[in-house]
Amino acid sequence: MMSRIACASLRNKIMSAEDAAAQIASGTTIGMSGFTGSGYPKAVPLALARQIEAEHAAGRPSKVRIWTGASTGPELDGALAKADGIEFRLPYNSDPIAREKINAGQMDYFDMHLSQVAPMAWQGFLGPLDVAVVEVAGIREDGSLIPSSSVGNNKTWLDRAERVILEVNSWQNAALEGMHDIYYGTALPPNRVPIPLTRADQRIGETWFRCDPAKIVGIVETEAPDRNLPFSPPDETAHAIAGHLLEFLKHEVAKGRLPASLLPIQSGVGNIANAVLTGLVDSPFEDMTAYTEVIQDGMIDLLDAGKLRMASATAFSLSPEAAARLNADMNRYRDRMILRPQEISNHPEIIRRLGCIAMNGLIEADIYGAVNSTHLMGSRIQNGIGGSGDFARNAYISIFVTPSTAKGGRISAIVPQASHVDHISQDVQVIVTEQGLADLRGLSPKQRAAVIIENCAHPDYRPGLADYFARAREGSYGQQSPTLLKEALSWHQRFVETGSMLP
Ligand code: 0RQ
Repeated sequence: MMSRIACASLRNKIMSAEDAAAQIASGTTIGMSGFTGSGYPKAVPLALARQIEAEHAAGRPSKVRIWTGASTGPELDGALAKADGIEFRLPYNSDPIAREKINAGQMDYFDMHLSQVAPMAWQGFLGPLDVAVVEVAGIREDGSLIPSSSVGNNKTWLDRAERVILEVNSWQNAALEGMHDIYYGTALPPNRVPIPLTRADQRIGETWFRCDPAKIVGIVETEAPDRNLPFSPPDETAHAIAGHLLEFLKHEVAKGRLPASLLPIQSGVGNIANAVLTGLVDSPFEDMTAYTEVIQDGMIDLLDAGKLRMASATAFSLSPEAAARLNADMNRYRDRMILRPQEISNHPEIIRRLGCIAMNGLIEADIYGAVNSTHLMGSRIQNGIGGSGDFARNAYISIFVTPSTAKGGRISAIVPQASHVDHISQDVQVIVTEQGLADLRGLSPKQRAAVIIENCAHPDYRPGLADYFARAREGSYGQQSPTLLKEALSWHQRFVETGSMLP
């Protein structure tokens, strides 16, 4: 393995993952790199999990507090959760073992807005940060750090942590150098100034991280791939959703409400969001840009098809096949992609200025268009709000996409009342299912309900929703957003009791 550590004075800090992990005691708060399965440390967390397991075996309690960019990989969240080693974690998690521990009440979790993590850390709202464990693609001669496949909150962790452990991963493509844009101009109120970013393809920072060498207490060399999970291939439902959305976007262009190259697109995590991107390959839109949080397979397809001019994000979230494609041709892709800190990729000021078209997945929407992105049956976390709130609130058009049912038709994604609300109806302008599209802009709650039930609900559930709405219009306490309080969550209760929302 060729060393990626060009800074001679730092080479004496190279050590094993075990020795690095030994510097992390129980009770430590750790800022880990990593965002949607890319750029997370792969050796130190595993060694830490083994260390915690050994402590537990010896009858000593041992847990740490973890801050990340967003979801990581099995070697981090998975291994530490399995070892019962995480006391508290923020923000977005999608690891199945961590999810299980959270839902069993054995792990505290705060799924905060991704744009707010770094500012809140700086504001001191989250408490002190003891150690940063950050994966990089290399260390330059002057000691500055070459970011890897995600940027996330790394700049903030490196600046805020008392001590720094680096993982230098030579699996990461050396040609990543130059792709990143690390902006050091953020400040706290009252000294905050506008962020000088007015186009998605603009660079406003440096291509590396600064790091005080005196804080570095360990460097571990690795050569391990990112998580890179495959996406499900788009099925009929995904194609239908993409089709409705494309018709809508074409209509908006025809009406003069969107330019022919659209506005910068944001696409959320998950299979459906990825399928929508793939659908754009066959669209008439040219010269598109993306100002988003993650670059998924669909974005690479759009770049390859010549439809997308450039993509700005904070991380990759790719299948193994797409990661191989990217790595084989990184020199070419590098000039058409920019990875930024998540406080910039998800910054409300910039999303509003650029006028992003936000497209995110959902768990359920109610007949008034309030959206639940996170909780099953009001209480069980699926993943987290991630960046969906940053984009939905501030987008030019905020679109949510979902199949009309889940779990083989036993759950309706359109319900009388959302069992948990992440996005209030004011932040939800368009809902798309395979059944159709509800354009909710400018509609009152009662008008919204009629369109959502008619256009988006599955035929198995449409009569039940129409019946509920009609009776609510008779028997509700008020008539602005008619609700039958005793019945509003009865579909969820029925699912919990019988395994189906169907009567
Ligand atoms: O679970 O895999 O166990 O079957 O949720 O659902 O239909 O494959 O959809 O992959 O697009 O994910 C909202 C979860 C959708 C995602 C969500 C179950 C379903 C399945 C996945 P199984 P699908 P997707 C910025 C944007 C929040 C964060 C966000 C998400 C699994 O989009 O996490 O938007 N969003 N970030 O069965 C019970 C329901 C359900 C349900 C779906 N109503 N009831 N289960 N599921 N609906 C990017 C970042 O923030 C990083």
